[in-house]
Amino acid sequence: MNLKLKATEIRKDIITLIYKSGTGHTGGDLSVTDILVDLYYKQMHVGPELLRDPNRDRFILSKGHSVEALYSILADKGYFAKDELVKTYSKYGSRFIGHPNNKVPGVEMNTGSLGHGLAVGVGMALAGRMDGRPYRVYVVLGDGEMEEGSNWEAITAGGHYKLDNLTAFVDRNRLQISGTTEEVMTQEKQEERWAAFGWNVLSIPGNDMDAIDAAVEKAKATKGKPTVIIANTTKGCGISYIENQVAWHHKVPTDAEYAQALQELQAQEAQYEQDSK
Ligand SMILES: Cc1ncc(C[n+]2csc(CCOP(=O)(O)OP(=O)(O)O)c2C)c(N)n1
Repeated sequence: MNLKLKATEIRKDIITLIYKSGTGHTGGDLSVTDILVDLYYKQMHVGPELLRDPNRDRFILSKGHSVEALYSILADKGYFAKDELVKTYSKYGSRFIGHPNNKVPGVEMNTGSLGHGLAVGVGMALAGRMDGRPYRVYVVLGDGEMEEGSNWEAITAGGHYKLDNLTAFVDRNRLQISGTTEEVMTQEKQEERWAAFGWNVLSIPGNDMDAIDAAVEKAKATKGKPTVIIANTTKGCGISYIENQVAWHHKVPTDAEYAQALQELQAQEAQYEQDSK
């Protein structure tokens, strides 16, 4: 599969979902899309037919506000109908509330309150080892989310138990809800911090599909330590007027903005199709 093309298709689904439902965390969805596409379409042993398979890989979107990206992928993979998602997302009575909810097939953990996903991921990884299961656990965190102290307890435990079946991503887009991460609470030395807690640390361009995939392969081959992939991303990646704009943390496109977004993404698709010939 052409993963770059798939990521562009998913970005179209995300912006359409947000436009039609009138709500969404646009910037954070677009920054994390490439990571999710590599995991769901290449790396993870998951799928709607494996929902009850005890050996399925486990995925936790700890930065749960990026749910529009996760749900667009789960719909595309056939966990549920895209039509139901688009028509009911964030509406009263819908199972598709504005953050991941484990009543939705494919969602392993309710998230949205930041700072809880990694601790649960550590528990899942430890349980997998104790049960002799081959599954791997992937947790995606935001860089603003790293301000939550609970993450550092989970990082301590992950290092202590040498959980080499656990991989964390930090979506390092340098923006959070109200400004840059550096203005709100400094995030410099992210790499050194994780390393000090006994983690294998990889730092990559986080919207580069080949770099993401190579990093996941390295994480799988690393023994005796969990791995964190610091993914240096662009918030809003793929749509010019959303990129690096703090105001687009939670914002809905106008009719004209939506049309422009589709135009830009279609141009990228045409380019990827051309490149693959
Ligand atoms: C415990 C908690 N506090 C506050 C919020 C509100 N909130 C939602 S998203 C967000 C910013 C998160 O920033 P970051 O983790 O960098 O996410 P990204 O920029 O990638 O979207 C905040 C503060 C929350 N969801 N949970």
